[in-house]
Amino acid sequence: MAAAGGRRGCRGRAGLLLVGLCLLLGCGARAEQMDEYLKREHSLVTPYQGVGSGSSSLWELMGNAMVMTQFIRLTPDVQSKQGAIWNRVPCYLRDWEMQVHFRIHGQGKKNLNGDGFAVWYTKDRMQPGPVFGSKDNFLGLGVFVDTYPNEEKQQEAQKRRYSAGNQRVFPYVSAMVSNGSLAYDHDRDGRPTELGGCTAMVRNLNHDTFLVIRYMKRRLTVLLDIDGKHEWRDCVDIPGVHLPRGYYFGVSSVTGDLSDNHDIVSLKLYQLTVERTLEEEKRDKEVFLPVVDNMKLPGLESPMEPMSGLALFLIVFFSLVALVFALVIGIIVYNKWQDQSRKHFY
Ligand SMILES: [Ca+2]
Repeated sequence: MAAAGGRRGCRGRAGLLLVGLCLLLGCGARAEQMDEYLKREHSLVTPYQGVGSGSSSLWELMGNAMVMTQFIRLTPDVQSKQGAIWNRVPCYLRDWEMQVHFRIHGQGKKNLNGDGFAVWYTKDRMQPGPVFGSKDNFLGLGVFVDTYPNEEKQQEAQKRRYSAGNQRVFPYVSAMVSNGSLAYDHDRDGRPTELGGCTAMVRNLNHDTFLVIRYMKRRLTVLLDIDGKHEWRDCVDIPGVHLPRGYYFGVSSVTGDLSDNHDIVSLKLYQLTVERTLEEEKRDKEVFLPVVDNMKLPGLESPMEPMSGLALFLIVFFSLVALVFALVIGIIVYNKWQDQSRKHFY
């Protein structure tokens, strides 16, 4: 609680600074009013009284997830486990912020651990599957804290490597929005469908680690506080994200050949109250399917590696050979046809 209070204080100071700056610059009209309220029905805090299978419980456990005194253990540091916890109450808020206080720790050495966990805001709940223990082709938002570089390990085995600009260093946090048609590519750590992401050294730390998903005025931001400095660091920032209301919050995790303890200390959902202009009201109208404006998924478009000079040369060379071949055949056929039509004429 104290850490969270401190961190909220940090943001409060930044907000004051912003307002001050705005007053100085004469942009008072644009200084945004933002109030926030903790919504108990979508939050999960010690002593986890609302967790259980009864119909009055707010949160439901799945798989190997277990309630401990200080945290919810989604998976233990044991192979082939899968656990989740899902909110029973659909969220009808327009603007919200989910604060996730988590811990990932285990015996495995670096890159000999896995697989991480996912935070969900989706239409379906309590559906086991291959995406960090939850179903694929989901409708909604998934934020993944991926601790094992599947793609990189495969590339290493094939002695290939991304260029420095495209290399992702793990653990890696990324966000994905799907309308049910997109699948998460586990072997490529979700690269083809990633909206944005960042490296996050979140494992085996002695200080508290937090992740925030903020959804405000159709802007999706993911912020991290993982360095023990009580400071938020930007990770993902995507405008034009349209998520329907009435979806469910959940957290899920999975272990495979490699494992870790994946613990959730708390989930705190804040309602954000923001003022909208008429134009913004129009833009932010209700949607019934998740959609992202101008969605460019770099992983779907660009090839794995840029074409090498040799490959380009070979393609041009063989294209020319084929062209010459086609010309020669054409000339032969034409001559034959002319001979025949001459014979026919005489
Ligand atoms: Ca992975």
